[in-house]
Amino acid sequence: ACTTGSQQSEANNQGGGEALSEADLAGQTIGFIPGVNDPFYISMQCAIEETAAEYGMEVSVQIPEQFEAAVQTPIVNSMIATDPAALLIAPTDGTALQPPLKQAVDAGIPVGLVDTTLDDPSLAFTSVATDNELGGAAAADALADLIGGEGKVLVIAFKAGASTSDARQKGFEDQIAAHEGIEYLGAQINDNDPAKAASIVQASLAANPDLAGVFATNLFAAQGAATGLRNAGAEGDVKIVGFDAGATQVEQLERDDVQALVAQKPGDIGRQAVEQTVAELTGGEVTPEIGTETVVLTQENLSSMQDAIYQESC
Ligand code: T6T
Repeated sequence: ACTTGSQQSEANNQGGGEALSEADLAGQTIGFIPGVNDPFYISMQCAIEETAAEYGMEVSVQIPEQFEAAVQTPIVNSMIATDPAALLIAPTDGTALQPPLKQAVDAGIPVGLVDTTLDDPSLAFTSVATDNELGGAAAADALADLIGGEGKVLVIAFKAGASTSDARQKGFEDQIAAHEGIEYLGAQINDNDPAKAASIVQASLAANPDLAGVFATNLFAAQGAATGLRNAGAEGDVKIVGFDAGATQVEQLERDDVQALVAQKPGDIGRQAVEQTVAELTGGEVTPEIGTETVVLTQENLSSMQDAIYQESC
């Protein structure tokens, strides 16, 4: 059993440090770099802090002001300089964040990916995320249902190059193709800006007055899409399926500005990422890839699904 333990620790401990005992974890710091400041990542952060505290560990959080690789990269560099025991990060771009995270690993800091992933995630000891393609497919079926299987639909992709945006779009596109009565108008990018999502929806509606539905791939895309429809006086006529379940989105669902929300489980992602970090640091068995669930919120099930709504603070 002893030999297995040390073999595991060598194999898993990619940062190259000595495996710690569980007691040694107390006082160690996990760095956490989310994509941006939003209720999804706040909920994840709360779970990370809570789980880390169970091991006596600290969490050092640095939050990019925008969901942008150019903003996140210097944060990674400054986090490396503080030499945390491990780093958990949601890379905002699968390509651009590869080199800075390789530097973290080269500096002996094990890296775990949460939510988004990298083009080559093999540098990370674990990747914990929603199955975003499946979530996109669920959104396609929900939207098809809402529009009675007929009409024009649009995708608002929140950020090209962010793995979650790309995967939700792909899952939606693959699945919507199976609905013969639906005409897919393609995807437009809102750069994580709700105002841009609103203007995309208003312009699409002007060009296609018979627009039937919108799939908005994250919290800010969905919030903005709903605002855009309301500005155009088309709320409720054009159906919206959004991803995520922040308080504003849930209010929009209650008002019928949005008809369905694909809610992720950011708390599960955060908790499991810390459990994997503990395994990594103590030479335990690490799971390289963990998928977490989504649930679809509608006006009908909302009252029984209050736990699925994201936190605005811990
Ligand atoms: O949808 C989440 C997250 O999964 C995505 O990667 C970025 O946007 C959110 O944080 C919502 O704003």
